[in-house]
Amino acid sequence: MDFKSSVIYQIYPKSFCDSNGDGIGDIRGIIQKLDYIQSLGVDYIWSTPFFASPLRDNGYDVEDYRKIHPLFGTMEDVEELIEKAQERGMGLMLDMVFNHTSTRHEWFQKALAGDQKYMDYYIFKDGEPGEPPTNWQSKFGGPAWEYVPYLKKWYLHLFDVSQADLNWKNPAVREELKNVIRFWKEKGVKGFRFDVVNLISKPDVFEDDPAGDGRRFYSDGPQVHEYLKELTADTGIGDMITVGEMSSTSLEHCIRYSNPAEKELTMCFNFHHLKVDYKDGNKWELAGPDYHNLKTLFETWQTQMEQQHGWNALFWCNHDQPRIVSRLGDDKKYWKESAKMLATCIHLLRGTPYIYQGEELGMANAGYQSIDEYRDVESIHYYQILMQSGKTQEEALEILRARSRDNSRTPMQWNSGKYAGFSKKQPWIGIPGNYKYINAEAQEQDTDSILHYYRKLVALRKQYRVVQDGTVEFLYQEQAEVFAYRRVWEGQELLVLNNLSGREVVLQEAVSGTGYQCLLGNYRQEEVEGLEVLRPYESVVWMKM
Ligand code: TEU
Ligand code: CA
Repeated sequence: MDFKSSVIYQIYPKSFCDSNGDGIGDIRGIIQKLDYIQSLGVDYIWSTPFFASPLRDNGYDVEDYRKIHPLFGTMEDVEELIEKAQERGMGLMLDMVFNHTSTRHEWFQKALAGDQKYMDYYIFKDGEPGEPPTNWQSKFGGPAWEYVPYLKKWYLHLFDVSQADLNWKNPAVREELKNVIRFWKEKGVKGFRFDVVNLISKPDVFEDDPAGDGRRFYSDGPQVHEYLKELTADTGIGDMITVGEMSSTSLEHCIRYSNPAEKELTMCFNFHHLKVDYKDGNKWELAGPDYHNLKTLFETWQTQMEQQHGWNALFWCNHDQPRIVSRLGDDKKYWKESAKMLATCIHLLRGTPYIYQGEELGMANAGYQSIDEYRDVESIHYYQILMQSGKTQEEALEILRARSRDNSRTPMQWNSGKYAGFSKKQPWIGIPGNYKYINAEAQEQDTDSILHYYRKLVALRKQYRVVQDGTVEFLYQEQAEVFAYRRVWEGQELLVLNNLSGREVVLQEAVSGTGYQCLLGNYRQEEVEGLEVLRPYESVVWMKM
């Protein structure tokens, strides 16, 4: 495993490829597309959950960690996927949702039946109806506690009411989860992504949050590092690729999670850079992007991680985020330029880049016009909350069009044929009309496409040690829209200049092209004497050796 030279491709199976024509993507669909994935040059495939589940949260509500949901396929299909990916030099990473289980999980069902052993697997608190133990709020909206009248107890759910939080204080719970890892390791899985893993350690005392939703008490909680060290050591995954999804985390904690000396995880996802277009930190209030904040965040995380030996996961997109080209780019006039520019920004930084299915095609937000088109539990819940807070239907829909998780869950656009080549049947979620021109087949033909550009970026990481190991220095501090950095490793120097904005930008200090070779660009691909102006969303990648 070499995490420094690796690139990871993320798949949301429900929306990737439907092999049996029921309108839902499945594991055999992934197998069919392995050559395509390999053609990107990636090393690992991370699939979001396909385990047995009532699918209230599309599989993040796990009912059995060792069974495959029949909609997605069978255990034999997964084994074949592991094998065929391996034949193509790619490892499969699975998504371990260990902060909570579905309330349909056998453990929770036994707890509900009053079995003390299993009640201790979860976080139950005695109480009266109408008086939850704390005022904490669920991340999907509404209270984080649910009352079970006949037990006279409340249980904690930081997410949907059907996702009950596990009690990691209980060593029996930790053993159960280690066995899940061992099970998948034996099947030949090569890495793991751990869902909201910095939320697993809850405080000793549960108290009201006077000024927030409670996250201050359980994010990066008291025993989280201890638990991760134990999990990694006891399952022997220390030399596999592991990534923790960290919710409302801090740089200090992420350095500890990812510093190899700590033996916790290979790297972390954090979301600070994906909140620069939230108004006062609120996802459900629209605001334009704050480029200054964006640049400062990247600079701080990159330089601190480098100095203190942490490792970043580099990403713009996943199954919870709106599409980056619609969000920070321009999905109309400068669609191609801005998609390439955004990719350039992160792929040449210090860390491990992730490509989320369709990102490599510049897939855009869903553009749904009616609430009936949404499928996501969070979107549907927040639509109601927004309407109750006094927004009009049109205002609420406008917010969902920008912020809904369904923006990233539309079917993968394979070709311009019926249902975008995703399925033979009406898919479970609507396809944006732009699949006629945004699709894999069209971009395969066009050597100037976003798809080909991503392949080049991935290849650069493999080709040059400076991309893997170089130091990072951010440039043009005063110019917020210029996302530029220099990377140095032994005799190699890489210069990356990006214009985040849709306007021409005059560089405060011109760059001389002398001695530089042009490696890549979304406007010019040839050597120039110097550079004073960046065109709208322009990217320039230069190298000196
Ligand atoms: O997401 C964790 C999380 O807190 C956010 O990504 C959240 O979905 C959203 O941003 C809230 O506004 C992880 C999974 O990636 C997500 O799909 C699951 O729904 C969630 O955990 C619960 O398992
Ligand atoms: Ca199917």
